[in-house]
Amino acid sequence: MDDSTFALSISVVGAGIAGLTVATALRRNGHLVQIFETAEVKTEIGAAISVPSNALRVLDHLGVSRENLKGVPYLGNTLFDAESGESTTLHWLTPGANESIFCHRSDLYEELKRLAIGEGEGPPAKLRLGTKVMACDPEEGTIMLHDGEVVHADLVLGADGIHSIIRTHIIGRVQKALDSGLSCFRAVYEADTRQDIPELQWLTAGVCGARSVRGRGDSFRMFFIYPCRSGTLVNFIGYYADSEGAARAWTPNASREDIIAEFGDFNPKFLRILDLPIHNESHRWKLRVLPQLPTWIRGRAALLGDAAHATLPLLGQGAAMAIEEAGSLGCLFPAGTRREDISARFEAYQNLRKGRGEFVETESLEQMSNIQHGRPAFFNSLEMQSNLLEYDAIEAAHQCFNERFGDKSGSQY
Ligand SMILES: Cc1cc2nc3c(=O)[nH]c(=O)nc-3n(C[C@H](O)[C@H](O)[C@H](O)COP(=O)(O)OP(=O)(O)OC[C@H]3O[C@@H](n4cnc5c(N)ncnc54)[C@H](O)[C@@H]3O)c2cc1C
Ligand SMILES: *[C@@H]1O[C@H](CO)[C@@H](O)[C@H](O)[C@H]1NC(C)=O
Ligand SMILES: *[C@@H]1O[C@H](CO)[C@@H](O)[C@H](O)[C@H]1NC(C)=O
Ligand SMILES: CC(=O)N[C@H]1CO[C@H](CO)[C@@H](O)[C@@H]1O
Repeated sequence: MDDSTFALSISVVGAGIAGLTVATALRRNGHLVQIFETAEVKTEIGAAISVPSNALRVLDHLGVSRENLKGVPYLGNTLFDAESGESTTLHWLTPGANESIFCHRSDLYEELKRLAIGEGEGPPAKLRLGTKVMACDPEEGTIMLHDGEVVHADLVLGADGIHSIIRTHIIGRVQKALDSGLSCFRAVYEADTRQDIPELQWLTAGVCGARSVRGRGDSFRMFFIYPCRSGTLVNFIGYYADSEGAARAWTPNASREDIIAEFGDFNPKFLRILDLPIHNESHRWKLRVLPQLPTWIRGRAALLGDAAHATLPLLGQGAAMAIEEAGSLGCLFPAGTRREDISARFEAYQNLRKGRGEFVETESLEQMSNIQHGRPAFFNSLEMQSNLLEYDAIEAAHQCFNERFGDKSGSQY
């Protein structure tokens, strides 16, 4: 067989940001990708996301259309004291960081879906909605679907999120994500009337970027606000320490009163944001954190995204890590990869990526106490910004590939 045209069959479990990105990276190499997704109609939740420069670098490599993302530049953060209203503006400390943007999740999602299953390089991935995966045999490369169908493939990629079933089969036991003690409200508001409310001047004046409003007191409370969809929408997150414990999951349709109940002592000018017309229903969201795993790989199966490292969103790097991991897998499984290469490629993947994913996991937790105790946090740290935002995951994976496999296979990418 001509090595360079041999294609692997690949089952991707989960059609979130991780699943669609890895499907894109692998179809471009000519592999035959099927994506299995529980939801009948899969959309991202109606909220926004920051796409930091390190993630955007990978998306560019995968052919993303910037226009379709409708991104807003993310050039820094203005921090406010919730009581006094005093502010400090922090610009990025590292030049590449200025490439970061904010997107509505559904804009990012639709673009990734187009790249995964639309026309383009390599065979389009096949998206099977309404198809829940019930079990996996990592050594055999099989998954079992809800209707009993067994699908065999050369690779199984677990991109099935925080409650991953593939994770259970890779590590050999159930590892639940744990209560972080933090919850948040998430809402998206229409931006067009924002200029008409003089008290909301803090939202638009100054740096094009994020606004953090930090509450005083012992328990962690913070608004994190930024524009998206070409500036027509405003994304709101209100973090608060939640004493209600693990009992609560996420709840739809949180009301203005629910939000006021947690943040009522904030300066009224900050609360005026809740008076903007709501674009979509708001949610209350319990934040959970996954303990570090003994391994991300076993046999023909591997994990990526939240399935491997769900954490607090305080660095805005969760989806970015999923995107980096997807890009890396694309580099490590070029066209012509043979079945007998799989285990060495997965070893390389784990070697390259697990430490970085776990770094983000741990540092995201650290952020909470740093912010709360007034210690330098992400926005003050050149080292963290360089490490996270200047990283080139594609370059790193190419280098890893060359060092380990370059000479033997002579593969090109
Ligand atoms: C409030 C908040 C703000 C955030 N902000 C940012 C940010 O600014 N920047 C950033 O980079 N990250 C951010 N994150 C993190 C980011 O949202 C997640 O890391 C990312 O969405 C994870 O994507 P995923 O594809 O790994 O998982 P998911 O999005 O959870 O996707 C998993 C998919 O798998 C499917 N699935 C699950 N089980 C099965 C099964 N058995 N069979 C078939 N399908 C299955 C699910 O239905 C789902 O569609 C934030 C998170 C939160 C909560
Ligand atoms: C980022 O961009 C802003 C304005 O566009 C500029 O003032 C700033 O110097 C840039 N930051 C870095 C680190 O290059
Ligand atoms: C959301 O809440 C509003 C009022 O609080 C109610 O009118 C509306 O029906 C609710 N929507 C959903 C989907 O529950
Ligand atoms: C209240 C509201 O606008 N709900 C919409 C939120 O967004 C979803 C799709 O993302 C719509 O289906 C809802 O109608």
